[in-house]
Amino acid sequence: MYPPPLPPPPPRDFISVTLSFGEGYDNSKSWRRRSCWRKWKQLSRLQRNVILFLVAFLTIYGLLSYINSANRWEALSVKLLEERRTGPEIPGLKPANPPVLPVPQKADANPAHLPEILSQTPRKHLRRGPPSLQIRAPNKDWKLGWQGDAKQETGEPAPARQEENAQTTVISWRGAVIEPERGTQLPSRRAEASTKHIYPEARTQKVPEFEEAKEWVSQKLDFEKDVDVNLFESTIRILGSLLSTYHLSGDSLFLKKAEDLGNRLMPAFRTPSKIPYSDVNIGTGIAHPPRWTSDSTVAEVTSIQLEFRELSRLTGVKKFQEAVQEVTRHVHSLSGKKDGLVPMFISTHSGLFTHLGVFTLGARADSYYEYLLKQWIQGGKTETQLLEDYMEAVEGIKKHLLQQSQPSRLTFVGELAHGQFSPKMDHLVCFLPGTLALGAHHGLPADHMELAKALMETCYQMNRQMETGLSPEIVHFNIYPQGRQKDVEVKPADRHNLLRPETVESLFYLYRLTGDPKYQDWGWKILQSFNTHTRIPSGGYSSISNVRNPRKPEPRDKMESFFLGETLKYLYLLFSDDTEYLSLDSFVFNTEAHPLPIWTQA
Ligand code: DMJ
Repeated sequence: MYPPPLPPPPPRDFISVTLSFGEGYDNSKSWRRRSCWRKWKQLSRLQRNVILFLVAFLTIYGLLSYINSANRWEALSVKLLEERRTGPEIPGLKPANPPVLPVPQKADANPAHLPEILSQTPRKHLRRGPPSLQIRAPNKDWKLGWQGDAKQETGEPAPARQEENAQTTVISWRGAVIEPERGTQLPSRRAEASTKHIYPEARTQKVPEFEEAKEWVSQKLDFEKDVDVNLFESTIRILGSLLSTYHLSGDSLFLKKAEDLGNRLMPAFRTPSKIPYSDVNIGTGIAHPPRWTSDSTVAEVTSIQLEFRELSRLTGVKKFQEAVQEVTRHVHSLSGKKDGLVPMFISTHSGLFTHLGVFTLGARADSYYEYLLKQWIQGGKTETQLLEDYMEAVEGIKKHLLQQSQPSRLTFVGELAHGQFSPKMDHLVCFLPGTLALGAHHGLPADHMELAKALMETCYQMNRQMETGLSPEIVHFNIYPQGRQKDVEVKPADRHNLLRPETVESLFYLYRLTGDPKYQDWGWKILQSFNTHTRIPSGGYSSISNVRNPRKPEPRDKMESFFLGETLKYLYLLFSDDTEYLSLDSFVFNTEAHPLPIWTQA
């Protein structure tokens, strides 16, 4: 028996049959190209899009990996070279070298020689709105302790820089006459000893919450971690708070932790230009820029100075201060500014500004201006270059960025891009009224205070004119006197509120320095709005996505640490009538609201 005949095999050349359209196969290059093209055309749109996406993704990924590994390799080589030269850094408290900066002393409480200040003295008044808070300075006697202690510090040799500074007696800047502090003195011992009498009561009182937090810092806060951190954020939030807590508690635990962290952040400064990278691994010591650029943000590299300078002053280790002062010096001399206004980016390779021609007081530039003034105050008003840069910038703001909205004529700070004015203002800019008021308090022209008041009103309106009573992240002002337009417009993408502090921060300064109770009332309204729209019943607060919809503000389940560190702290201070509590003549608040002492006023 023969098996039945097999069915004929299925045709295998169906692709060429179905795609041939009558053209002959000749295996030539042009035929193969045409054939591939036809196969491509045969694919569905989705298939083609997926393939295109994959090709684009792999190309970009390959390019980025290449750039990233080149950067890391460069950073590693610089670190190795550096270590070969100087030996590795040893974390931990260093022996007390002669401190490089003056010991903090109670600032001159008598502002008689600063005429502008007199008009800023808070008035006594009956407070409306907010409830009474029992906030008092830990012990009024602390001032004596500080001054008495400072007297023991006299007679020490001052380093050259301090001597230079002491020569300057009067700084005059377009009508402002500012008498700097004189006779900067150096401590003969470590700063820990020199500050031990600042807050005698606070240092002996045992507050359970503080003891618990201290225990956590002592046992759990460990920086020996293989993790990338942002230099700026770690400095203003963690280093700033450790230094501040050291001053307020007198416990050296916090200074030791601060120095450990400071040492771990230092590799960020090992760049060709000495402009620090944005990120550093605090475990491996390898620093790098963000993945997409070798640039750093101008506000970030110029807003770490208060903290690093203070760390040097306290430990006597100069490298912290030297690293950040080098950045200040460098940025001071750079071209690309416009009447004191700075661009937003700076190259860590060349040290030059990049993305020239765009100027804002908002994100990426904001705290550059804040730290010019605050460093000048921190150093006892002796570093004239900082003051000059600040004063020039305020003039630049007035000339290029200041306009009034319609119809209510709110004064606001816009942006400039290649000569084109944009009426866009970030909520971040609302730090400015407070900074201007602080400058006026420290002797700068009275019109700074007038501008501060006008901008404060605007920032308040950015909150009040929203349906939730809370400001969006960004607003656009109407500048055309037409129709029934409102002053403040908000784009859908900008409707979120991240619980930011800037408005209430400025309200604190304005209230402290003018005594006008309306600022407390405004702050109280904002606090009520936070409570109504951002408070979570089970505990805590949350950023929201839509400040225009009180029925559905869309909580994001995220509370930034600056809500506790800044927003609530400034509200707390705003509602206190004790102007001696963390006095603005004795302390300067870093950009994360951590108070650091003003060094000296003789
Ligand atoms: C804070 O972390 C700092 O004030 C920083 O300078 C910019 N603003 C945020 C909070 O909004």
